[in-house]
Amino acid sequence: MKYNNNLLRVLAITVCAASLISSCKPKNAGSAVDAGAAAKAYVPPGKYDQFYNFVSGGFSGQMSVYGLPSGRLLRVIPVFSVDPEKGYGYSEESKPMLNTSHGFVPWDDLHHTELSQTNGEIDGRWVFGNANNTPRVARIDLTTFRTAEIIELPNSAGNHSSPFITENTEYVVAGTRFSVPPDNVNGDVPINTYKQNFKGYISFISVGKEDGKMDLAFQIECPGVNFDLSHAGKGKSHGWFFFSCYNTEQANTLLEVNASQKDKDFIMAVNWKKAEEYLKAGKGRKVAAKYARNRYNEKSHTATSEILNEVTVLDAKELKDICYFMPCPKSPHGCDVDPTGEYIVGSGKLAALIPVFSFDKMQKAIADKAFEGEFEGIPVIKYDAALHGEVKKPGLGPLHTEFDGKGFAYTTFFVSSEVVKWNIKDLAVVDRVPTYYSVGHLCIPGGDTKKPTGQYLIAYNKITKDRYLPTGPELAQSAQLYDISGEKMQLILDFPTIGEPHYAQAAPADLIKNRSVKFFKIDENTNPYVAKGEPEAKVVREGNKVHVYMTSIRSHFAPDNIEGVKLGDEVYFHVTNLEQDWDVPHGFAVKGAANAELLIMPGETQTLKWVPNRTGIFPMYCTDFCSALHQEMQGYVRVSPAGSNVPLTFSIGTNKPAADPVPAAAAPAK
Ligand code: RUQ
Ligand code: CUA
Repeated sequence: MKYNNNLLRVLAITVCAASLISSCKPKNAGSAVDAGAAAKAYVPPGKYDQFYNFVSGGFSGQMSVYGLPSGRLLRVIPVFSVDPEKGYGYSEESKPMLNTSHGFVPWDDLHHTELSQTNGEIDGRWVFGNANNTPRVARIDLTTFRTAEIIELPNSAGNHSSPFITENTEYVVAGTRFSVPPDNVNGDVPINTYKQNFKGYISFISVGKEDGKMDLAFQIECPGVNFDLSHAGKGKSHGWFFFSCYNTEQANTLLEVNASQKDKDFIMAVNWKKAEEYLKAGKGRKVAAKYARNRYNEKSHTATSEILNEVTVLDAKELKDICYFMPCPKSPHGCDVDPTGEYIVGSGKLAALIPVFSFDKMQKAIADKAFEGEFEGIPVIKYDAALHGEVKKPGLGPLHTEFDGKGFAYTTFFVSSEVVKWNIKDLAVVDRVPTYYSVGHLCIPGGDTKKPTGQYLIAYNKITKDRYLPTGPELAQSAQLYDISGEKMQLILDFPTIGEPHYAQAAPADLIKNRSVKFFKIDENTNPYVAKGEPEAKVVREGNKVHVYMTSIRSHFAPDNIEGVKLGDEVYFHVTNLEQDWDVPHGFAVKGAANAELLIMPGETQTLKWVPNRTGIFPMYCTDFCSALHQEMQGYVRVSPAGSNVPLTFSIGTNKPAADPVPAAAAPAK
């Protein structure tokens, strides 16, 4: 009997959830952009864009960079996924970047981008990204647009509430989506012991003021729930962090039903300044953990990976005044803080309203102990005690909110496919525009900082059905650009994105473009296999390892004829690009290599490993069209049988065609 009732309830909820999850098409779907509006996104050929837009690549594991307002794709930065275009994850130098405690991991799922800040404003130094699957945080250096560092997070799984940042980049913070048994206990427990055994960890990664280097400063152990998103406090709320939590039901199966039971889940407020005090007072406990930290050195052009073994953990249950829960309807996703730091917006995916909390009221509620009880040992503040108010009937399926710095908030609605503009003070809805379709995140340049620019808004859509020419079963996701400088939002441009865009941020181009590195100085190259000029080019045998110290310059490699390689050898082509000029990369590829090409920037050395599996002549060539004689930029490697006595030789320009007849390659090689 009980079973039947439950089944009916499950079915009813499933049906209702299914209708919520599939999106509705806006009524005025086909509406086009008129020429006047489109002109606003027009950047004439040869002119620069006003903003760099850093867009997460979702399941591509990469981050793409667009110019705004044109929507031009400027670059794809490989972060958590190998990228054959750039040799990232394929060259010997870059492979350690993708090392983890699980070994080499060639892929991940990057959801959120976050630009570094100084005084609560974007400073244009670094952009951070999260790996969702094998929990990691990456730092990308915006002088080179390359991944400079990746740190793994222990005690975590599904690093979704990440990487959000404090107003002086003191910390990059990461909350685990999946709670799991911590790494230092036996995790071999029944899955349905979630309530007893599963914990949620919040990681605080410190960032070096000058060099940006990341360290796992501490973690806070919290009750087992799903942490979804977060944002730091700012201004008056600097020192606090806010996390949306769902699955406070602590379900371990069929979450679409079982984690949608309660009317309210939580936003967790974390007093990280207090946590720092406890840390100083020695209240943290050191626990064993195993996690990788990988750094790329721009002088040696080489990454190194180290495995770290310990992390300091603070217990939120014991240290009562670092974490507080605020009830938040219903399965909150986005958790966003307005530019003043006073208002905290929780977007409940299944809620018919948007709650806006007041930091001042929350502080008062804590001081007055206006609690409605505890959840797993953490005080729960009374909903009304911390609430500033609710935005009524805003739309269906709210996900994320950003701010324009003029007193308005903009929230995306996945189910009703729209962006809704509302007044932060009186909570009145003042405008709404359709998106095409099912918008997830949005970005206003500076929209989560103290100083939003308030000129453009970009919506990142999950579904583009009928917006682009069909390309088979899979269609590109899209970004849509709106002018929000006036009272009404106006759509001015659509552009496709790479992978699924989740969060994105944008920075004024002026903060970044003048600091962009144009090439690496060859004199400063400390790669152990560098050849700083053609006279240093050589081939050296060490047992079965053959090291080719090779140079490239328009339009030849040195050496370009190599003989004496034998089956069973491992050949390492260490290619140094000798150019000292902007925009002159050379590439390198050799036939049969089970590897990607190399793309070597001026002044840089990169290494391709090749293990030939047959005898013969193997051409190699430059893969990047570098000069009028690019097609001449080639060479040959001769591979002989294992026992052969062909001596190891290398040359360029001297080994001309023989004048006398030479033995033809008559007999098939063994
Ligand atoms: S998510 S579409 Cu940030 Cu991964 Cu909200
Ligand atoms: Cu070098 Cu083409």
